[in-house]
Amino acid sequence: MPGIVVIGAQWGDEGKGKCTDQLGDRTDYTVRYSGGNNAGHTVVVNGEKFAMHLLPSGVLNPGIPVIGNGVVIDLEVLFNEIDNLTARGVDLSRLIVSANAHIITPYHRTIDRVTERFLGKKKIGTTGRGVGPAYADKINRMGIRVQDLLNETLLREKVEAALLSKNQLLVKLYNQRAIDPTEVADHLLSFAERVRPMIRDTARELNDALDEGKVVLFEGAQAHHLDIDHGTYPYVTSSNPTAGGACTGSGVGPTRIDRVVGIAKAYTTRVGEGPFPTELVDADGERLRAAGGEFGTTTGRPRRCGWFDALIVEQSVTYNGVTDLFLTKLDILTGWEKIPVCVAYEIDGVRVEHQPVLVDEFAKARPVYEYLDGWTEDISGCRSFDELPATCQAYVRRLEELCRIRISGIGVGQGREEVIMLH
Ligand code: 2SA
Ligand code: GDP
Ligand code: MG
Repeated sequence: MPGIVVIGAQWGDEGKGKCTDQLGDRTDYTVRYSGGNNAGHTVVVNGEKFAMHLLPSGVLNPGIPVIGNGVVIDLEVLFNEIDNLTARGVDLSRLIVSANAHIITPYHRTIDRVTERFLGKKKIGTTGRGVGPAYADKINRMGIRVQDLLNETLLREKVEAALLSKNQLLVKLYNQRAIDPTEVADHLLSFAERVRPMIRDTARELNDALDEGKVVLFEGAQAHHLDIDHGTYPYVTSSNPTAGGACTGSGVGPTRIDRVVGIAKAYTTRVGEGPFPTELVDADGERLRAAGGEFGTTTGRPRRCGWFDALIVEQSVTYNGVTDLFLTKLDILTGWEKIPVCVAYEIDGVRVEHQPVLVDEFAKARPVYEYLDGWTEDISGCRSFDELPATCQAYVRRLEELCRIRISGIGVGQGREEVIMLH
């Protein structure tokens, strides 16, 4: 029975939060499976704005919110988020957290920031939340897991061991103060009693739920092109936000996934460094940023803006086995006489129809545009495809062709109800 994965098809901030929330009234569980509080997922309900960083966007729906094993958790952020949402009337008593999820400690945050500073012009443009260093420790088999909070002796030993090499690096290379392991362990242990009742074998619970015919929604964070394996490495996040990550990051097999919903903005944005062929570094880019409110949901950083790039979305559709595409923020494109869409790249004078795998080629890619007719009408009130202006319909249909996927939903505003469902 239904396992549904929602993924970002570009470089993030496509509107995954809104989509998850929308599907939420039909779901029994909503699961975060990758990333940490680098994410910023916005949902607007009756004009009230909620921004989730660590909790799944499904918390606003009656289903059970789950933080899966693939997530890295900053405990301070988790409880701040829980307290803030509870104060706003959201019931979080059903939240469950995987015993195997890893913890972002204060030293991971420090290392993230000093490394970025050290890299200077070569920085990644991380969110500075300690996500990369926490995943590095996980892969290096020196991470602290949620279940370690239940064993004080083990936790203290692990923190001490992890800081042995890190303090060398901090003091000798980065000219920082050494971090005291006792302070870190005390800080982490201060959350232990609050986390204890939430800790579960979430993989077992999700598999049982699927056996019973329940609907489980796996909410991706970041996006395909920020994936550690498939993204624009090294300008990526340190996890697998792609659809396969939903399996490894939650403990359900690929046979349990029925649908993969890709979310793509009607134009493109990116926050942080890295190649972006259709980026507009002129007044048009400013206009898109202003119209779309394109500022980081977590850090407030201005997002880089550009035209829709069909090659990057087509790759996401293909590599993730996307079954349905949701096109968001179509309303933001109102008012342009012509709307360029990237249909190919020119690399060293050669036309290329797929995103190249070699990063130096991708860095040189110049967009080949097709210019589609724009529209002037406000489309935010439209609730069916037929109500959209003809040129707007043609824009959607052309993107379907170029990305080789049917578009099943269209976002025409921030609000929960501002959507057109096609299938
Ligand atoms: P990190 O912090 O190690 O994951 O950063 C590595 C790269 O991943 C990008 N990244 C993101 N890109 C878009 N949106 C994200 N979430 C926030 C949002 C971002 C914000 O919703 O707006 O507020 O700045 C997100 N999280 C990570 C990051 O920019 C690096 O390129
Ligand atoms: P996420 O990280 O993919 O969940 O996306 P973010 O929440 O970081 O950024 C998407 C922004 O676009 C949020 O402010 C949403 O409220 C907003 N949004 C989502 N869908 C639409 C839409 O169809 N139209 C408009 N105007 N805004 C939208
Ligand atoms: Mg976001």
